[in-house]
Amino acid sequence: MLPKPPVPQPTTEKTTQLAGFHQPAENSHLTTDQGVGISQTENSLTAGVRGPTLLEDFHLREKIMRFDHERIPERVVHARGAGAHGTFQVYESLARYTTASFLTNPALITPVFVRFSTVVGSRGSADTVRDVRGFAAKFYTEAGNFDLVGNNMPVFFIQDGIKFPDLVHALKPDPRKEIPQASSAHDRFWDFISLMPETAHMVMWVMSDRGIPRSYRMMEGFGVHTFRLVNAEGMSHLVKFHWKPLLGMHGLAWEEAQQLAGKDADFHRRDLWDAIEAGNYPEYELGIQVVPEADVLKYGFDLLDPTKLLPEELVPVQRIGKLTLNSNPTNFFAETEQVAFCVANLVPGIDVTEDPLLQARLFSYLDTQITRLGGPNFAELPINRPLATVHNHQHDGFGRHGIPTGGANYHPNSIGGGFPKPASMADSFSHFRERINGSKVRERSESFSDHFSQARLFLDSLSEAERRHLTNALRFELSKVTLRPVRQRVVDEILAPIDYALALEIAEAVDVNRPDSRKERAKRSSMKTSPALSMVPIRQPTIATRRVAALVADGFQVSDLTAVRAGIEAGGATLELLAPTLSPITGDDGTVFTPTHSLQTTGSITFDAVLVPGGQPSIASLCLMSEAIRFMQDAYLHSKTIGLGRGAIPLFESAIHPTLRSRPTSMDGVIEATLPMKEFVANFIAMIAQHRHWSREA
Ligand code: HDE
Repeated sequence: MLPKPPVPQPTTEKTTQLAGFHQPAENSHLTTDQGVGISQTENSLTAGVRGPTLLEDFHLREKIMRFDHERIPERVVHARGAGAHGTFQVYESLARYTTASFLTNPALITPVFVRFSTVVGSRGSADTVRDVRGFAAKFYTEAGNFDLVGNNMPVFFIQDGIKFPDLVHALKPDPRKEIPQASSAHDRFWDFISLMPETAHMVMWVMSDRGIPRSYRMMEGFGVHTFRLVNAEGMSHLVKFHWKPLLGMHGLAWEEAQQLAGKDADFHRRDLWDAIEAGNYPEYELGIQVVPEADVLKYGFDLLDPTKLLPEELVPVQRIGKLTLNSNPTNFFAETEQVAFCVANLVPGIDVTEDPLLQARLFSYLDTQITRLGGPNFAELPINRPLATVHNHQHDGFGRHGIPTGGANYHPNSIGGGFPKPASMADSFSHFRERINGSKVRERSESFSDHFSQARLFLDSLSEAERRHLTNALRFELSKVTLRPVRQRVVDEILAPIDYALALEIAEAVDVNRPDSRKERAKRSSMKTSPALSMVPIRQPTIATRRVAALVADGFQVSDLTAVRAGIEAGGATLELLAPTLSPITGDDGTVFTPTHSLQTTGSITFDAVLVPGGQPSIASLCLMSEAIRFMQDAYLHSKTIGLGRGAIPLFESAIHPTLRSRPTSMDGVIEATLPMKEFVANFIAMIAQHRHWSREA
């Protein structure tokens, strides 16, 4: 791993070029799109106050026309997203691998725009559905735009882009009735999966806790494909890109994710926005796994196969630089919606490989914008415009923004002085000079044929709780599949070849025949587990940016709150007061507090942990409130840390059934203030840092 030099503070300034339109000046007045002043926009122009509207009302017609055309087609996949501006800075020069200046000059601060997304849902769908998350980054480098259009999972469902339309058609809602929204738990998706064994590995990832992240700020990102880094000597290395979140990785509980989809469909979008507004800038380190060209088949699989990952234990991830998201978009549509990522946006020093999924993407992203952004000039939109100067002979088309000067719009020319001239080799992109020799075929390489070993490796690398969650996710999804033969085929053709025990468990849960035990086909490699695949070891012992609720009513013990608040805030988390109503409440020492939320409008699902300060009158009132009882039950069932101040135990006991409380692990992550306060606070904080206490579920 490269040593990390001190990282300069990120700037909070957005480049003005990216910021787009500004707030109108204070003395500005209302005009038409032509700049003609408008004195009122309350009433249409009519013949008499109660008469018909006149066609001559150009202000009304323009206003309605603009409104009628406000929508553009949503993205065919990844329609729902949230974006943020930031900066990237490399720790030390990677000139030994690449000529890309943003990776070789540690003094350079490169502006970046990132868009996170779900894949399957429409633009208005919920954030917390089970799905892959997109993690797309546009680097506005001095040598042109570089887009790293990745996901939060390192592999993909299919090996060849020609299957992408089939995959997406199967995943999206039924074309007859547009049901279900933003869900893979249906017949058509699993029908496709059951017939496509190459999807086995990715299915394991989507069913894992990675499919329901706690926050965009707490998930990894991956370039998925193998790319190339090319240095000044023209020498290429194969590379896998990673994003490592500095807050660690955390998932939601499945029930919580489902509740959130109804109660706060904007959960992830809001979390990202609020964190940036609060100055809690999300940070990720860019990582690379570098492999010599000659080692493309060295690891027992083909590095060109996007359904395979390169275990970090075999080739460690070098953390090479840091991305800091430090500014929210100024306008959602102009930036987050109009941003056009493209896998073919490469800069000198970074190149693609022959991964057949990647090759199809090189075309698709450019093509899709023609429909989505209404023509070929989308690169001129402020959010897509490179910081590097653009000179070429492309011209005209819908939505041209720039006004080209001069008449020499062709090359070669003499009347324009021959400009723009071809760039020098040093300043231009050169495709890696790879020697290709082959016959035209429509065939899958034999080196892509093992679909199950890495799925097995993933499964075997999970913690007990993670495996339980994955099994439960499969039970949930397949229980929603109405066609028994499809359920049977998933068990027989996908699960049994990966892990017979898993297949058996699911077969019983979804009422299909036991699979044939000879079906297990996953090769056991010398590597039994890859610890980096589990989310557990990657957790950071921090509570930074977590949200802790304090349930209080009149007469609560103020000293409990004060002691915990100091510790929580020192750790970078927030403590928010939840009371029966929004009216002020009075603590046991007479201090008056204004609650942050009313218990009637919020629930445990939007918090990471709960504190119940003591105080007999407060606890007695909360015990009578169904919202407070429900809050405690959710916090308990979703394995969150629960801190009980002095005398607060009756609320816990009213909420949690004695049979739940009597299990050996039932009090994991539940802490009472029977200890001296200092110890209680320290232990409470340490428990929140663990994120969840999944052992309680067992
Ligand atoms: Fe995409 N994908 N994709 N994809 N993808 C799009 O581009 C496509 C794939 C990913 O926030 C579309 O502008 C094909 C893998 C992200 O704007 C479209 C194939 C990975 C985003 C498209 C793939 C991704 C997209 C839809 C198989 C992870 C959202 C709108 C050959 C490495 C970017 C658009 C954003 C978006 C095509 C497979 C990630 C249609 C044909 C693998 C993060 O062009």
